[in-house]
Amino acid sequence: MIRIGVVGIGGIGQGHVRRLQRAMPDIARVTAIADVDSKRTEVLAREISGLRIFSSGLELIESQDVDAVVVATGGSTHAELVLRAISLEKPVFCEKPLAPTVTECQRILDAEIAKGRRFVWVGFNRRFDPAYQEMKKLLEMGSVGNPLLAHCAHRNPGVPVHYTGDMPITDTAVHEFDTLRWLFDQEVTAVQAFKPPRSSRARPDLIQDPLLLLLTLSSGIVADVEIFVNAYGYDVRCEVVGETGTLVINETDLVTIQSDGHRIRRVARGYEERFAVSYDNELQAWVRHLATGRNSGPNAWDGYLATLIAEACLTALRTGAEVKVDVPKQPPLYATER
Ligand code: ISE
Repeated sequence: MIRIGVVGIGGIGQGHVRRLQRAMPDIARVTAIADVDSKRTEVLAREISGLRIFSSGLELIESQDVDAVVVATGGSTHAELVLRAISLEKPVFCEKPLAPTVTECQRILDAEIAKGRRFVWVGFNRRFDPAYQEMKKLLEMGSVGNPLLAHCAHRNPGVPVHYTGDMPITDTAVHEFDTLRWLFDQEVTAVQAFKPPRSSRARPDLIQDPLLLLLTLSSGIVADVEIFVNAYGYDVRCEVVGETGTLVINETDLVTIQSDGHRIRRVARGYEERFAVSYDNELQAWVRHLATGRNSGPNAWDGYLATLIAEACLTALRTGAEVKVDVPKQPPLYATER
């Protein structure tokens, strides 16, 4: 039985504990949780018997009773926790972003390269969403001819108090950065950033909301990415434009209400509702990977590249100039399926 410890019992962390308990209970279970807020851990301890409670994530990771770790804390704490797991050679599922700065991500890459093994799986869940998986399959089948453009919108109904500063790019847009790399199997080579009028609902401490990014990929594909974190609901859209047609993800499978001469489609309330299946799928895939060592998912190199693109976008936003993304040579450790 693989004993999993989860650090960070906020929204996504709580969800991951519950998902992991039902994912593959004969292979792995959550046996320990940690959060600085004891009220959060107490809620789960009442719900799931036998959980060992820690107030420190590092202590949980160091425990002899924990074999694998989930890091679901805020991005600024990821690097320290992930590095500790690597030093103890414990597999770690790290929620995105791997870390909010390239420097921190590089430290994680260096640690894995020094060990000669990959321990990190990054929570880019869109790769496990059925709609995005179908979009990738149709692209690979050439269903719309050569892809030319992509239009993405990533809208949140609002953000929590700890969501500040440049997180629209380093915490939210990283989903699109990884998704576009994964969909097209290409790298982002240049970025531009634009500031539409600022929403009156955006807190003053946010760098910009909404914002528009323009990404160029290796083949010349141009993708526009709208990030709007104080919008009408949780609405994530992606349209790929090919030579012969387009592939569109823009509606969740929520029921349409038709009455009194109106047709009303509800919008998802949040990421848990829109991407619930993808979280189940990615955590099951991670557990299977823990059990077999095969089919690893988004790794530290993917996490590093998403943050590299994010930092280029921050420079573009600050300078108003197009910024080239100098992608370093991929370290051999990340070149093959391991
Ligand atoms: C959050 O961490 C997520 O991953 C959601 O998918 C994203 O929409 C939200 O903006 C992030 O803060």
